[in-house]
Amino acid sequence: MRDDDVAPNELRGPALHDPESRHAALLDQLPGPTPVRLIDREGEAVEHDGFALPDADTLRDAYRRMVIARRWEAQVTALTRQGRLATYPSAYGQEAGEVGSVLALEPEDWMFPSYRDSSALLTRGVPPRLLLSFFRGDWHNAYDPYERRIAPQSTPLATQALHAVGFAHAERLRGRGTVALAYLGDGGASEGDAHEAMNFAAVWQAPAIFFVQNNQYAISTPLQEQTRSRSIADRAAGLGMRGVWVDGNDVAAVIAVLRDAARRARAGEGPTLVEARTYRLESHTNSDDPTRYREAEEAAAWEDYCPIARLAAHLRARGELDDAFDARVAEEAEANAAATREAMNEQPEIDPLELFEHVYSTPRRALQEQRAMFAEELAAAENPAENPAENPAGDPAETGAAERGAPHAAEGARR
Ligand SMILES: Cc1ncc(C[n+]2csc(CCOP(=O)(O)OP(=O)(O)O)c2C)c(N)n1
Ligand SMILES: [Mg+2]
Repeated sequence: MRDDDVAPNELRGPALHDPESRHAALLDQLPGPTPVRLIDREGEAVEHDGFALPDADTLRDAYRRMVIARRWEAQVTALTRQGRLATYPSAYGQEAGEVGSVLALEPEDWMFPSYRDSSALLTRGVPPRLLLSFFRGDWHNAYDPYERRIAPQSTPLATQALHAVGFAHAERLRGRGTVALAYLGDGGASEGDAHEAMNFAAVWQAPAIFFVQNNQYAISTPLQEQTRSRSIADRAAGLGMRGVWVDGNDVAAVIAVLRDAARRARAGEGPTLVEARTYRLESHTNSDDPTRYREAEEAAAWEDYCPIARLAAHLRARGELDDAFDARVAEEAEANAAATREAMNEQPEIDPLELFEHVYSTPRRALQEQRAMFAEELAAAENPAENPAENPAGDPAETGAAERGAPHAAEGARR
């Protein structure tokens, strides 16, 4: 087709300039017929066009960090059951994505994680005490985002993708070589925010990576109720960017694919959407009961795809992992779990009035009023005897409590 075969008003979009080469580029942006895999389930190295196995030191480091992450996930879930944490979304079984993504980035790159990516934060060095403060109910982000270049963990789905794109674009305008990696789930990838973020990343050629850990479920909604497409990564081509799918339980492949995406982003070749196929072995959070929406056999079948066992088999066969190394790693994982327990056994000191801090840079009347009301409730809760509503001798008509219904202060005092 020549350009003059097309009506002038159809020539406006960039896609119609040189449509044949654009068509070839489109095919190039589509993920291949199978997900990228560099180590199979038995631990054998396998070839995949365009991606090389990371070196032995990187793989040993990945193994060590995955073992630490798995022990951590089990420990935090146990602490949640003991009531030490309000909630925790476990990434047990997703260690290849959590660890591989961090190892693929340079220290100057930024991470924009979701609530499920605590193991990734741990891998980048956030201390357990600060990391878990959020899941204990502290409304402020306890770790300093600038220190390790990690944005706060996002609970509203996919909002972090928008932040990552804006950030990546700004860094590029400043002439810096920073890459921003947004962590998403399969469910989060269905959000309008995810589509908007990806579209603008492609339009601006922002140095961003969208790392979708497709763990097959968005709480109780299975993947087939989210999409009819073969792969979430197929969407990338429709937006004019590269899409790659990868075996999300093969840490070697995750590292290779994300390093390649980061290299391209840094070189000005634009964003990449990477879908990592994995499985959420545990419940969504401690308040979820997966037996109500999936068979136990399904999760059991995924145990065979364990990312740690696979890498261990590979490294052992190559003589890169022996019992002594394994014992050292297990010891380190235990020490980290013990430090986490210790940190969570301390009572946090949180001033409830902090809730009103850092909301606006200039005080707002409505918020000031709420703050004063809350301060009064707290004071009343501390000294119930001074509160007439709580004083049985007090006349309700006189205190006005009868008209007000359940008085705030009394409610607060009872909690
Ligand atoms: C905007 C928004 N809508 C709904 C929710 C409630 N919600 C929390 S987690 C979740 C499922 C997300 O699934 P997925 O993106 O696959 O991530 P996963 O939990 O599997 O890691 C939903 C719907 C939310 N947090 N934010
Ligand atoms: Mg999911």
